[in-house]
Amino acid sequence: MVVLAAATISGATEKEFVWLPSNGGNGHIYRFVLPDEDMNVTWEQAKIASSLMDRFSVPGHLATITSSEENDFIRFQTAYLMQPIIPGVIESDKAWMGLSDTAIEGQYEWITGEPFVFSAWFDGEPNNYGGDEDYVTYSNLQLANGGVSFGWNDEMNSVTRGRVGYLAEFDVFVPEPASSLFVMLTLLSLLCLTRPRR
Ligand SMILES: [Ca+2]
Ligand SMILES: [Ca+2]
Ligand SMILES: [Ca+2]
Repeated sequence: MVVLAAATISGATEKEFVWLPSNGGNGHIYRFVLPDEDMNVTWEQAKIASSLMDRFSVPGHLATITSSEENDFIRFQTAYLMQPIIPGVIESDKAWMGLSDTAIEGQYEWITGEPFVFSAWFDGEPNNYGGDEDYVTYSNLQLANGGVSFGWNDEMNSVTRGRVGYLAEFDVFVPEPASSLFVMLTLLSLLCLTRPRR
């Protein structure tokens, strides 16, 4: 299972991005992975694949979307990569996030233990369809008026409609590019100053 999950990382649509503090963010790194349809991952496989990656020695986890700001940012960064399953059909490709109600039905918990206070469910969700939906994806829905909605849905561990990928999050802190440059220039100038003169 681990091998399969790791194998899906290659040859997939992938995008890595940072939610910079200057953009109202937490400094975390995110990695969006959308495999080809025949390599779809289950939630459990996506959970393992996320934890096997690390950035700055910090292991990843399936993303936790704990505010409307984080939800909007992830939508902006990844929604355009998820295409309608069939043109004209309302569902799009999907991505797993780190949210489930496996412990107690209807009681959703983030994989990191962060408080579950924000949600962005599609209308009518979560519906625990068939009595067996305990894992959460985000995706796009095409609306009758031609618009596109972005939201969450509870699904079974294995989903077969369209492409199914995941979003990993790394709880590191990436500072501002400008301040990084400032630190680098300061270090360089110190090196120049301390270098013995001939
Ligand atoms: Ca998060
Ligand atoms: Ca459920
Ligand atoms: Ca559902």
